[in-house]
Amino acid sequence: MSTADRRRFLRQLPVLGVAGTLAACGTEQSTTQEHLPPTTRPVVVSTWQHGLAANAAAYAVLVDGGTALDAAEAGVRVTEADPAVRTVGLGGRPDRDGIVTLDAAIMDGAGGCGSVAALEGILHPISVARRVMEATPHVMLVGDGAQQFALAQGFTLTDLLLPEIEEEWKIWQRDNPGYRPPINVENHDTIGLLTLDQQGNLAAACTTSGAAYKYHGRVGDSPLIGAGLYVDDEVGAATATGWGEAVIRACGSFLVVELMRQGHSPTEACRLAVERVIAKNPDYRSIQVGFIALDKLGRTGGYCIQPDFDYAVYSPQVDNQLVVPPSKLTGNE
Ligand code: SD4
Repeated sequence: MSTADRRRFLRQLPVLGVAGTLAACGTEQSTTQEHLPPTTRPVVVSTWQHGLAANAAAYAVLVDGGTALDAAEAGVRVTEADPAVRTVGLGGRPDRDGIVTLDAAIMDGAGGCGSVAALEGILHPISVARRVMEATPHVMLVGDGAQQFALAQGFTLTDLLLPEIEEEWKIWQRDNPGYRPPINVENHDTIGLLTLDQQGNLAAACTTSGAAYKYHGRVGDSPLIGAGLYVDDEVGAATATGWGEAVIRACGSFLVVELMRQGHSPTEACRLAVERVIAKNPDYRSIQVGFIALDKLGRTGGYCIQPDFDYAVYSPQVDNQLVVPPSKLTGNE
């Protein structure tokens, strides 16, 4: 979805932005939602507007007494199966060779984790990642090996490249004789989803078709534990969205969790992690990176480079609403 489309959509929704939060807090100094009293459990937070539908599925699992891990998986499966989402699973944009390759990771707060990268033809890579976590001694499987494992586990092959997306790709190929993948602020929209269950356990899931028209075999941040997501029940959870190479350089999600461990609030931890990303990526004005975080008290936060980012929060206090986080750039630079 383009920035213009997203803004149009946002105008139609009840948005809990910074301004709304300030009003709720009744203080001029507060700039983020985390200054609200700690929420009660459960809590779900996820990236972008497609997070709303994912949150609804995850929250239903949690209010039913389900685990944070089950909820995280159930939530992002909604996005993976949605053919209208161009950046995740079915309907995702292909690599520069016209092949849809998927990255996904899942993690619980005790250190359990599994991931798949460059996986082709499987509708729910997040569920394969979970099988890697629970049915193998490994953390990560990639490419053909990941697909072979998925088929052995009973997953079936699906054609993920929709005809209209194939047409788009052909036009891109025709218009880009240099054959270089675009690096720009629009080339993103992974779903990363964080959960806190009624027992106080945390989990995270992250799944994507990655950067559009990437090199075949390219792996982004999303399936890398510590980059695309990280969880520690003692502290909190974080996930990333945006230009994966920039997130990887800063080990972004691990950094956010470690900053919360040092006592920073979720939004401040995300802001400091974005500052680190900026320090490591001189091209930061032409890319987007955003983080969201959830601490063990149920406080949520986010921060990004470009102002076009939003995330969805669902808790007993926040009825599945989009939040527009603070950003490093205002969009006028
Ligand atoms: C990647 N981070 O593969 C992903 C892309 C994305 O929101 O869509 N992020 O780099």
